[in-house]
Amino acid sequence: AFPSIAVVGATGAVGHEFLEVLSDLDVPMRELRLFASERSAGKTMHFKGASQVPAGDIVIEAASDDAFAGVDIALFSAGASVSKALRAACKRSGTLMIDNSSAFRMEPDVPLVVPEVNPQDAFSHTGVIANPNCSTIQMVVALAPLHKRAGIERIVVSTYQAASGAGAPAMDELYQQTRAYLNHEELHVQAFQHQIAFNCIPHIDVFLPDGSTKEEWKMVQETKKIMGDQSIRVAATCVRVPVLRCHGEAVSVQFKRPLSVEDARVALQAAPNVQLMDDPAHNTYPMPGLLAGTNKTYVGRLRADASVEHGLQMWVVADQIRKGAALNAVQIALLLMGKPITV
Ligand code: A2P
Ligand code: 11C
Repeated sequence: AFPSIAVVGATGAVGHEFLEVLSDLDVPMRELRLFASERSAGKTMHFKGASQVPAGDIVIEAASDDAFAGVDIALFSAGASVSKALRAACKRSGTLMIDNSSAFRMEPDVPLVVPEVNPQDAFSHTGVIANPNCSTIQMVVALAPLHKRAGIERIVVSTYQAASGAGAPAMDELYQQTRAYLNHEELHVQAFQHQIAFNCIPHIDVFLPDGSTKEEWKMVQETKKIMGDQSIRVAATCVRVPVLRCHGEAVSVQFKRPLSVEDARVALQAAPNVQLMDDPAHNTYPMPGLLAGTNKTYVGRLRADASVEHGLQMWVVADQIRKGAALNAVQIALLLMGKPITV
């Protein structure tokens, strides 16, 4: 029998995307249930439909402690505190929690899964599987096929992260500030520490005692856990840029063994759900502004880094609300159902 699937945080930016992805990938399910806070209970959201669940409006339910009876898989994106509060309720109902928040990612018995990279880890869960941070996901999808061939020694990454990583209101703020700036009006700053229109902010999530940010820390720690290799060294600088959707990442990698640009290209061409977009002669490379709503991880600007031994540089772009959040979580569900994860 097909599973009963629930989306928790259905009304949020990632929640909306869950509904799109469940339909687009035609995920087999016996029913789809939608949960959010008490504020949204009783309202409806439209589902485009899938083979087993017809198109129509679905009534939102409050995500209470006893709401999960009969739910097989719950896709959570309602923030870390909601995930923490409802973990025991899911466990009691035998509901598998696939959690998009940062609440449980580093717990030893919680697998941190990117289906293209460490699918085997998903099967050793004890009730919770964590979805990594968006900026980590797209980087490891692009790097795993190269790691397999030449072994990664060190990664230096700079991110160019879209406003929507901070939620739907942050996206609205970029629109509003841009309009206000062009009209010479005062800018209203709320979603970020500074204006985001016509600016770049080298500050995502909170600062840590060592001077890095939590977003940078996540890229370091999550990469090691997903790749199953604590020896990989990572240096990250995470920057918010005035882009609506899709994160970009400039990645410099030093390998343990030689890896030619040509061999890297062949490996990336064969990698699942990776799309090479790399033809400088025709000005072809991935760009965040043009890739919103896509499912693949795009790689371009592939070249040798002669400043270190066995070095390569590349530019990686993915839709962080899709591959970085909703899509990755849905792929984890498909993996457990024995279905293909190809997009
Ligand atoms: P609601 O719209 O009812 O507040 P985002 O990260 O885009 O801000 O979305 C947050 C999501 O988490 C929303 O769907 C929101 O629902 C949901 N949410 C917030 N608080 C709770 C809660 N206590 N229980 C369940 N869902 C919650
Ligand atoms: C951003 N990466 O772009 C963040 C959003 O740990 O899941 C997701 C934070 C997380 O702002």
